[in-house]
Amino acid sequence: MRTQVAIIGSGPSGLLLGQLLTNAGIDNVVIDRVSKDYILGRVRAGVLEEGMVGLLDSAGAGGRMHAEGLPHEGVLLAFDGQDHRIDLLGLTDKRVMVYGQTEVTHDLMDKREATGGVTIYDAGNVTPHGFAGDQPYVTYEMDGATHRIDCDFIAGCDGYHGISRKSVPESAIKTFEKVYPFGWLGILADVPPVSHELIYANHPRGFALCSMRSETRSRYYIQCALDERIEDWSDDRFYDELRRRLPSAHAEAMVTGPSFEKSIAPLRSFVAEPMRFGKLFLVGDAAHIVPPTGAKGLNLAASDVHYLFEGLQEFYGERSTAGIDAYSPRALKRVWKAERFSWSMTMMLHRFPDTEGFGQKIQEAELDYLVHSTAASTALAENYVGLPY
Ligand code: FAS
Ligand code: PHB
Repeated sequence: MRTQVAIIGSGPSGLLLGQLLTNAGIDNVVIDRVSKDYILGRVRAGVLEEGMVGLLDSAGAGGRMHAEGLPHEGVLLAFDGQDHRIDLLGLTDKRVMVYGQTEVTHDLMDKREATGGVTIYDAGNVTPHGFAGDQPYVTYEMDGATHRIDCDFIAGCDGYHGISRKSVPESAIKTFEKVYPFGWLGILADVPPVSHELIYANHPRGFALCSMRSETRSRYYIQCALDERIEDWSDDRFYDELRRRLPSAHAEAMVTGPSFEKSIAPLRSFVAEPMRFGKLFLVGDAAHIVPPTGAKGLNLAASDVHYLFEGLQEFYGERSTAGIDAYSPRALKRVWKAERFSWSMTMMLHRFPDTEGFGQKIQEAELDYLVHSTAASTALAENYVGLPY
């Protein structure tokens, strides 16, 4: 088989890039090691920046998002028993869209099928080859045979644990990492959200986040120790702990109900530099990870896709390599600003086991300054709604 762009990974990065390329008449194939249902069974992000919304519209996959998504104009910070609203729209003239990553992925899969895109699921031992030269190709195993896809470029959209970044010689890549000493225990439940806007709570017992997927489906998280086990957390125990971390008005108003998803996610900051190796480009989580406190993970994947798509469109349209040559430095500038924001939100809102009295007082002063300074609130708001591409 031959294509112009071979895309490893059928998550949001790979599907969004694939659809933009297809719409521009650039041939591409998406390969994933798991099934479509497995991908759709993963519960992840929930907040989309306007840039991501625009890209889904450009891909022709934004219809259901506009019909079912929830545009949000503000977000709440809760500490010392009180809520403090950050007026995103008033401070930035922008909103965010609350719409689950699972739905984004579903919409992109449907669009790809409707436009005849080739996607190979359950592919074994997917491996990128020859990307340092002029004849890159990808191999994979299926039905007892090894298959080969010759291409012009390979987009490594295969996430943090994928093969693409691991296929780059160690001498050619530099990584930066910070692992946080806690995780997020999250549940999904078909109960009305406790608040119509997201609540990020800083409490002596730990961080909590009240989010949602719709007006009837809630997504709740609490900070937990890394050695916590899901089987030790009944729904009742989870809700009791969540309510203890929220202002009393929210705790008393919370509607609880059986969870149908419960998981613990570790938190890390990670960046691999550069994001391009000859004919191989790293995109999204394959190149970087942020703690979800800033709701940036999925949105950074979108801006990577934007930069790479522009570069590939320029290459195939004008035979210019300027765009693809600029991909890595251009993407990394935005990546590092999102890494900074996600790190700062995580440091400000979580309780750290080793925080001495001084560290705690600094955190309290930062929160107090933030909610009483228009300049500080604006800085948070413009990062939360998404910095320009
Ligand atoms: P993905 O990881 O989504 O997709 C990669 C795809 O590549 C997968 O389908 C995988 O099967 C495939 N793949 C991997 N290795 C392969 C191989 N060797 N061969 C072929 N295919 C391969 N972000 C937020 O903004 N908010 C959140 O709350 C949030 N929560 C998260 C919770 C968890 C547990 C995780 C892991 C991430 C979370 N994220 C969150 C970040 C997440 O949303 C990512 O940013 C987003 O999935 C990035 O999309 P992709 O880059 O497409 O990577
Ligand atoms: C979510 O709804 O899953 C979500 C929302 C905001 C975040 C992280 C996760 O910062």
